[in-house]
Amino acid sequence: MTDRHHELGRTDPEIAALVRAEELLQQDTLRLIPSENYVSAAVLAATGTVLTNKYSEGYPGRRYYEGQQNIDPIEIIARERAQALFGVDHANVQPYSGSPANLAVYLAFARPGDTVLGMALPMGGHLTHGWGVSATGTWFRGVRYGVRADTGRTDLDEVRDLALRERPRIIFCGGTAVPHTVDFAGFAAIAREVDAILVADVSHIAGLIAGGVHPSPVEHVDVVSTTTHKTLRGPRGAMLMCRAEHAKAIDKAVFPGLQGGPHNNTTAAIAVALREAGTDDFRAYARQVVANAKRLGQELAGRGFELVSGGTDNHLLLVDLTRRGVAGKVAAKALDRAGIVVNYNTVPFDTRSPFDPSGIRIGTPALTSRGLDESHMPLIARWMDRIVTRAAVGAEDEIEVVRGEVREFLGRFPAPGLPV
Ligand code: DSN
Repeated sequence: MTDRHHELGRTDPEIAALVRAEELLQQDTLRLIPSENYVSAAVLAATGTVLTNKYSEGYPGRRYYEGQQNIDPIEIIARERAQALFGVDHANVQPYSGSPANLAVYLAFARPGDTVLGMALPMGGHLTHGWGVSATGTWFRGVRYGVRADTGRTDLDEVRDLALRERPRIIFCGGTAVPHTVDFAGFAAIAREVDAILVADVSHIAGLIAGGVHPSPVEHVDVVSTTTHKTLRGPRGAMLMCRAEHAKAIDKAVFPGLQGGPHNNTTAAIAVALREAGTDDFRAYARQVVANAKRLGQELAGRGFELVSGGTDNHLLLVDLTRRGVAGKVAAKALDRAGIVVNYNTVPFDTRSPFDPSGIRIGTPALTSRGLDESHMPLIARWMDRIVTRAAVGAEDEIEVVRGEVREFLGRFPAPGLPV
């Protein structure tokens, strides 16, 4: 037990016990949620520092508070590492997370009532790409593209037709359940034609881009928006990156437009994560994430699971369970009890509700951080098959058996950042 664990236990045993329980859960479950990961012990250490004690409204050299002798260099280092890693002119590392980052983009480039074109949420987009229940779909006029029923992929001809008809001020590409490569150049040609600001939301794939296994949007788009805690394996936070011409507008929108003081402990942890992401080890990690996802997809398909768009080019798989005769939520809950954590998810053209959809979404970033490789994917597919097959007939007999096997197996793969 670390000193900090000890101190937490002394002050607040109730919260300490729940944190400890979460550590155990993260150690002995197979975490397949594609937006989750394990940060390194170094990132975790930076997150839990005295930097959380500071207020630093403004930007390095232009703060509204004194006492920034150490904070300014930390933020400058974080910015410079992001610029170098992604090859951008400018990076703002202050957004609290992905949704505020995207909202800052609206504030920078649009006015309420302007039109935004983004991927529909049930097709794989994100709430903040103009979906109705989000502020971005309430204060702005959201129009949506989707994917083709026959390919599961976005049809850029359809996007172009929509853009020409609706004349959006902002176009978002990227999403949260997109298992294939985004054609940034294709989107850029459309955005140029209608004079729209093009934003690539690469939250899910930022680590794959940094690791060189997904094309970069940088030369094609106006703004790159990303969270820092998914494949990038940093703390919960976000960044906005852009060409020099947009730097002022982006910075002004984040602060003072939308936020107050940056979370300096997060900024430091982002800097650490960006340093880690520039290493050969990280590039090998990114390659392995994709190799694992492809292999897991093949194994699942071989067991009769239907993969939206036929497979994956990246870290995630969207699985339509309709033909397996079980709803996504039922399957996800059974898998969770067996120690395999996924999220239920709509599939394109889902006939069921978003609260009880037809699919599940799975991904390989977290398990790859523990050192699992392709050779382990058949076992995972076999476990999933056993649980889903039994869940389809309302049987629970395999759950405890698989739970034990998962726990025993993962004992050989300590998770980064967790106490052994
Ligand atoms: N909640 C994130 C995800 O799971 O993809 C997106 O914001």
